[in-house]
Amino acid sequence: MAQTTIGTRTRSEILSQPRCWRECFQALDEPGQLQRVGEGWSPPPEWLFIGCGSSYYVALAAAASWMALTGQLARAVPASELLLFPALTLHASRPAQPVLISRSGHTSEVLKAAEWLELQQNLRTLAISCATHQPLEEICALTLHLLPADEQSLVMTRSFTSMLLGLQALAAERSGLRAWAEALRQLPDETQPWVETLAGRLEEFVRAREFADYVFLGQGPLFGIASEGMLKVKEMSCSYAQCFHTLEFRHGPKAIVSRETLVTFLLSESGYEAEREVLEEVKGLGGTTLVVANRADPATRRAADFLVELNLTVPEYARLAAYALPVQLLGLTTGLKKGFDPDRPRNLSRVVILNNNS
Ligand code: F1P
Repeated sequence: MAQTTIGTRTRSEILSQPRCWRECFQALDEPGQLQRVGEGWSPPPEWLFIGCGSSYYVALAAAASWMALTGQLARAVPASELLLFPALTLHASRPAQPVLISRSGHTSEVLKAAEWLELQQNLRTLAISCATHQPLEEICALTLHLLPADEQSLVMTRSFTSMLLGLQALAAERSGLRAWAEALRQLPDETQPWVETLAGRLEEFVRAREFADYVFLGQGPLFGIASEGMLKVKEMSCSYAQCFHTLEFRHGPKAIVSRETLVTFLLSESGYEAEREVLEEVKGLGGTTLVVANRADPATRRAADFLVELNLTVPEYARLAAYALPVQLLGLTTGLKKGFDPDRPRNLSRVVILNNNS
């Protein structure tokens, strides 16, 4: 296969995200789309976001956003946890509104979870997916479709960010946050100008260095994005990668820091100072640092070997999807550098289908 075609599908899907997000907002803004949620049933005051793989990491970021935007309790669980330890996830005294997240709508664990919730727990379930005519929408009471976000690639990139944006748009709709909802819809225009340049800069940075370990750090809503960063580097480059809450990195994991350790910091606005102190500490230990921040002060600039300054005007929680772009591109460029084809990750299938008795 000619060298030039390797990873091109994933690369174009990553770079297509601002355009794709616009199309997804248009689909969501069709009259009644978001307003349908809860029509004919009144969702309990607590929400439970459920998914597998990247879709579980969407759930983590969506649950954090949901609490911040609606003030309602929200949690995220892998579908397997609901199936294997239901008592640890759902409790009769605390009814929750289940939201099932699945790009394909075919993942066995998510289908089993939906059936269990609908048929045995008699709960009305909401699903969000990038595909239609799939079994999940047959089971769930209502499905939000983000068809423009579906992708050819096995790894989730624009489907990840678009489903997160879709759930954030729903949270804003349900809590009447009009200005916030409008700001969220500014994100495509504010990211479009730099995404292509960032890809080139990251390729150069990765080409010039060798890393043995990859660490992703994020607090609050950014922990879900840090988790996705870890998964993208694993899926696309078969590298050893981990993620932690930023300040947790001090409590032992920093033992692994060396020049061959690339530590990616997703710096939040709310925890900026405290998170920057960890950055300076890791730099002091000789680690190589990649920093993503909305705005960086001189101290952060000094401690960053590679800096992505997003410069977004939208509110903090509306920036989450933009934080995913650099970590997706890091996975892609690292995979290409190591001679892998990110369009065909080793050992993986696009959908995890289990036979009935497993
Ligand atoms: C979930 C998922 C993907 C992963 C791989 C296998 O799929 O775990 O996150 O990258 O493609 O499937 P879905 O339920 O969101 O379709």
